[in-house]
Amino acid sequence: MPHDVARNEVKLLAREMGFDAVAVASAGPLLRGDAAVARVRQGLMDGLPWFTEERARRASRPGELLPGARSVISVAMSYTAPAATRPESGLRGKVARYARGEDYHRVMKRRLKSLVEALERRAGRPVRARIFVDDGPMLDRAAAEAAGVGWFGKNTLIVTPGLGSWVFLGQAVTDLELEQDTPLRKSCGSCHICMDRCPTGAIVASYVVDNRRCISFLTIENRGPIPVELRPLVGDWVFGCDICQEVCPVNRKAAPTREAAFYVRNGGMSTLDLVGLLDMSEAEYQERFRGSAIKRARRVGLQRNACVALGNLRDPAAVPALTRALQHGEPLVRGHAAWALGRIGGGAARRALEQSLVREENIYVRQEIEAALGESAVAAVSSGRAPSAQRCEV
Ligand code: B12
Repeated sequence: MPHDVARNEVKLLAREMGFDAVAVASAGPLLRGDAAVARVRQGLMDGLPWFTEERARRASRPGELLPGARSVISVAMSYTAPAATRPESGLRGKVARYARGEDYHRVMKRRLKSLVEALERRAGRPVRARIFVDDGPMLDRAAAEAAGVGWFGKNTLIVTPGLGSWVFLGQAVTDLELEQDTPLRKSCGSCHICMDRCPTGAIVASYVVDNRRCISFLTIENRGPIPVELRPLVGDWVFGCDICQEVCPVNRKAAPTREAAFYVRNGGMSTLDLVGLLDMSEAEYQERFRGSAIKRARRVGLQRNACVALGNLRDPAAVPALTRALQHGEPLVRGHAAWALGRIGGGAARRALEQSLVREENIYVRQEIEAALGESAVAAVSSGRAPSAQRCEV
């Protein structure tokens, strides 16, 4: 069958649109479909109720997502950029690199749409297409692997030649007849540093991430409490996590992005002021994170994360803000503020916990406060300070 557009032309156009890598796969079933279904069955995607077995099955069959689908144009865009140059003072939490600039969904979708329109002009006929960037039923990584955009790293991320895994992925499923590329013959070899260095042990085997342990899940998608045993391991990440990418030897040689939209936004987003976050109103939050992927965590989620990061930084300067957070409207934030005060310890933290126990009515928060008072006694003893007051019984 003749090709609608030459493959080289597709690649040239995609590069003109700002994509760093582009390759074409067939619209046939993806190689990794069964693995995705198995992950869901094994409970490894628990915590993401929308990621069902049925979704995984559909996502691995691009041909069924569009009537007459013939090809998948798979693209990647690099996002890694130098950290903010402005000195960032105060108690700060780290933001994963992918969320430091403009929201990539918007940037990439606009461009994929323009790419399809340009291809339509070249093909000289209407083109049917469905665009996916991190949304809808599509296994972005399995499609990128099939097209040869990159290879699967053991941390399950797609690693591309030259840009490492610091890339966003997107696909256009189209009814265009295009010459296809083949998967790359590359792998991580014997390296498993990403598995060894994940603080929560979330990469439970090569190519297997346990969603429930991944700091990215815990700080972004998770709407409930962060499990107590994992909180100390989250460190000072306040949104997402990059550890399994930062330690990857291939990534160390990756070139920075040429896309200005992914550079750190005005006001500095490579880290966030944790005390500022705790005190932020909904209106301020909407304003500050407009057009940023950080909005995904929601204000309450970010405030919960800020408490955990402050608890891990263990700086007594955070005690007044955490004390205010004990009066937050959301039990989730109050509970994590209590945990953080327990970790920091000291007389002021202890007094704040005791006072809040007197008025707190929410059972979950009360449990957090009681546990924190136990913790705070330990913190006081281990730092040589005596607990300031007797435990308040209610
Ligand atoms: C849900 C999701 C998450 C969840 C769950 C992660 C997970 N285990 O899937 C959470 C919130 C934790 C998450 C975190 C992150 N995510 Co995410 N996420 C997604 C999303 C929406 C779906 C992923 C998915 O389909 N999972 C299904 C499971 C079953 O996939 P899997 O466990 O990886 O299984 C595959 C492989 O293991 C492989 N496989 C299985 N067996 C074998 C055997 C061999 C030999 C080989 C080679 C491969 C292989 O095949 C399986 C099926 O594809 C995609 C976008 C999309 N629509 O695809 C983005 C996506 C994967 N995320 C992305 C990013 C950037 C991240 C973070 C880096 C963000 C951050 N800095 O905090 C972290 C990285 C964490 C990690 N190491 O995975 C990018 C990844 C880009 C890239 N270069 O690969 C994507 C593709 C979004 C995008 N369009 O750019 N994410």
